[in-house]
Amino acid sequence: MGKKIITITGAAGNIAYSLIFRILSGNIFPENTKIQLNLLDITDALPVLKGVKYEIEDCAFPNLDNIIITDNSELAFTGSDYILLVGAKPRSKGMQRADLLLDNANIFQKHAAIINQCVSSDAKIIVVGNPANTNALIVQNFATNIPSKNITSLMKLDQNRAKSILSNKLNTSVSEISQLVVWGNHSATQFPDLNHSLVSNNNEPIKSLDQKWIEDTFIPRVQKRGAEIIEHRGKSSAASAASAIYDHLYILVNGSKDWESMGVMMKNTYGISDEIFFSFPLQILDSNIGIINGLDVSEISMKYIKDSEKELLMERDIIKDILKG
Ligand code: NAX
Repeated sequence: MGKKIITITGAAGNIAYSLIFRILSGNIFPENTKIQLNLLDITDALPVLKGVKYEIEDCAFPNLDNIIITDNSELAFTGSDYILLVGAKPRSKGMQRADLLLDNANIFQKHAAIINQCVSSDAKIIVVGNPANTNALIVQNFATNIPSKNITSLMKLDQNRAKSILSNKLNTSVSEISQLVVWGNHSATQFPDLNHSLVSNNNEPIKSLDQKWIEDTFIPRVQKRGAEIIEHRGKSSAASAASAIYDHLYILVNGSKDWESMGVMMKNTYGISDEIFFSFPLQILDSNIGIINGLDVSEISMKYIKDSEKELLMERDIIKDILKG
């Protein structure tokens, strides 16, 4: 019987409240694997975290080994197999994006420095807290004992959104759609790419789509889906984000037959900087992540992709002093 330790930061927050229960009721690991949860949040959130712990216990999950709730990062990260970096400051009213970047950069820098001291180099780190791709860059910069290939940022929510919007349009099931990937940043510059997508292994339904619908409706709707959710719910995506984190973790453990999207820092044939975390079409087999290189990318697609790279390079510029340590 195996055991896995999963650390979740921001564990008293909205996403974690769905994520924890999804992980414990899911089937990421082989049967009989026990899960230890290390739940980290700030000191002020500890009373909430205690309530979350009681609720987890009340579910009587048979695969739960132990729960640690803490505001001590070292305790939370020590020995962890999977670290889900969800905790971050939300953007407050009137706050500039650059200020949010810098505030959250400090959180990720501190967590990365501790991870570097007390986590094995085999551990996998998933960065969720925004700006996720740039926070992943900070983690990579300060957790030098963890190979870059073990650090990824969440783009699965964007990919899932793209699949569901397309499946509604084509009146088909998401399970029929494959090879739909999202390039770039987790932001409004991301590029959901239908050019290689298939429906039931056939590209005809995609080819028959009106280009105007793709450019004027599909792409902007995926790019701004987060804002659309906030407009209706009054709060940012939480359950769908948790579900996407679950999918991301599942794929890292079990691989995927489909093309996937994650923020990675890797050499590629598309002329994108390998000094930023960028979402590419990926093949993930037996926990090995590889970019699907050499795809035909049209001039129009490349413009979207380069715009997203430009945004990520600008985000990197804002935190360049922090990166120097
Ligand atoms: P919440 O504000 O509900 O929760 C954040 C939690 O993080 C809070 O409990 C807070 O106390 C905690 N926290 C703050 N500083 C911390 C620190 N230094 N150590 C540990 N915990 C700390 O936000 P929630 O809705 O859960 O979203 C979390 C993050 O995910 C946000 O940054 C959000 O923007 C980001 N998202 C990223 C997505 C992605 O696809 N990459 C999609 C969903 C989500 O928007």
